[in-house]
Amino acid sequence: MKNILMTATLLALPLGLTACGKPAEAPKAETPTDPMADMAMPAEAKMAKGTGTVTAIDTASGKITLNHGPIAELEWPAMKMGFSADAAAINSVKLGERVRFEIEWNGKTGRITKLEPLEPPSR
Ligand SMILES: [Cu+2]
Repeated sequence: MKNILMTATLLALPLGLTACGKPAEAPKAETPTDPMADMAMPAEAKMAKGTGTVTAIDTASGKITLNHGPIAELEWPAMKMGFSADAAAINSVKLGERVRFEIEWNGKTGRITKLEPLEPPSR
């Protein structure tokens, strides 16, 4: 009985310390909106291209979500993420379709500059 209580206490202790440690690290990211940030690092848009699958389309807000493969230009691994895109680009593809795309990445967000189905349309 005593042993069980001791074990429970020992197990609980590290968990408690971990929980306390997290808030203490918070101040690191205290200034997310530093006005100097944009000046120090002018937004130089990078162009990149890749392929992926359309996982979500939001025509109203001009967004498209792609499950894309690795993108060498940006040193990105494969991931799922959203991009802004104009209506013409969004309307040129379908949900679940494999696509080829080009984006302009400003360091924070990506904008689709070219989007087309990977496979030619069947006829
Ligand atoms: Cu990505």
